[in-house]
Amino acid sequence: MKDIIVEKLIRDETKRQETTLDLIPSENIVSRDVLRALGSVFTNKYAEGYPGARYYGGNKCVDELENLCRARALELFRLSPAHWSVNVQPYSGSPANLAVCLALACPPKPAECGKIPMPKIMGMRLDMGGHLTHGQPVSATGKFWSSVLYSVDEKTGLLDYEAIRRMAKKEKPRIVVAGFTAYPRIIDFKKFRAIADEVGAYLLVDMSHFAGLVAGGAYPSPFPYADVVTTTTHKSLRGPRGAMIFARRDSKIAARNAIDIARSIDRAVFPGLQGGPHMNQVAATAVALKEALNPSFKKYARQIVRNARALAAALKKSGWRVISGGTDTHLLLVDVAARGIGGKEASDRLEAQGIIVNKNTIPYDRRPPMDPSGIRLGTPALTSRGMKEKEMAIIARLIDDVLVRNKNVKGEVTTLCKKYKVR
Ligand code: DSN
Repeated sequence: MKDIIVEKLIRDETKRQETTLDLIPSENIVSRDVLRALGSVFTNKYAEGYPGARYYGGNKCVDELENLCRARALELFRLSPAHWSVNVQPYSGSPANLAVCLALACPPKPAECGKIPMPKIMGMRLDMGGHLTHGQPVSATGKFWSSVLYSVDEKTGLLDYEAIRRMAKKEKPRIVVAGFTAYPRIIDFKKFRAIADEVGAYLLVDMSHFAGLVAGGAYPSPFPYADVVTTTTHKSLRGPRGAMIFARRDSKIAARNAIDIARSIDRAVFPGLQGGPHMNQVAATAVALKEALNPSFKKYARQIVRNARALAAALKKSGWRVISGGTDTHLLLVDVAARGIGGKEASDRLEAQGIIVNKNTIPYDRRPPMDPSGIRLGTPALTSRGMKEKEMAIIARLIDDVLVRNKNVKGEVTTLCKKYKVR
């Protein structure tokens, strides 16, 4: 590369990733083939529109590519094109969720403001494990839409479906969102469906965190219940950064509202929110989907969950409070403040030893988000490196050594990194 500054930064970042243990649950390590597609000439191409209906010439390859990506996405989640459509153009998860809000709960035009009620989004509170784009006040989904946010139960750390039902009945949201960034348990999608049906709402499941687990059969599928499913492609799914939106063609609530969800979502993505899709990203997503269709991906997905369970169990054994008592997924939340350490301090001290985690609020946290009570740990990236339960027990001990005994564990981190290479 002629740009020696960026070349050096790439080298440095490669080394950082190779020599540290990445426990951030939303990160992963993509294959060389995904990187190759991401760095391909598809980045040169503008392709506003959809296959067969673009606003630029020269679409032979991009049309074939986008159709291939869509077909693989449906195949991976065992969906029939007669019942589901998929849009693979969203730049990432936040625009994907915004597109769904725009499509299914379009705010009134200025002349209608005040005359018709603002459609409401109902999602999980960010500090309880939800996502910004599930209606948080600081996000566009909470600024341009009216929103209400549900919590988890204070004692158990689990979703309280009866409380969610009561809130839905009182608030009458247009969209009920199920999905998380920091909830370690299985979501009961059937119960969410029943709640949405009771109030005539759409059920949007944001499976960004657990899409790879669903693909691999290690987490329940939301597809039998949701009207719309969004997902990023770069977390447990192991693809490039990007997102997809799946829309149910035979949604009862859409039929009642006389809308075609698939068409509305396509129009919300383009021209509603985005211009030209990033076709190099679509190419890399197609590659990642093919990799996830390989039978070995099932083993990988199950190992991610086994590893998270092993990590949670080992930390609990050393006296750490794990929120909700464990995990059914790829992630866990540890209450470090219960042992007198702030989340920021814990994250900084672990990083100094080569263990990368992120500070995170825990439900009903009394500390501020920039220095919360918890740390969030996840296993997708370490599982991609080939680590199993035995290594999780070692890592739990290393975390304990750093945070409780203030030990230097850099040597042991290096040994693990050398044995389990990034590639
Ligand atoms: N920032 C992502 C996460 O870490 O969970 C969600 O968008």
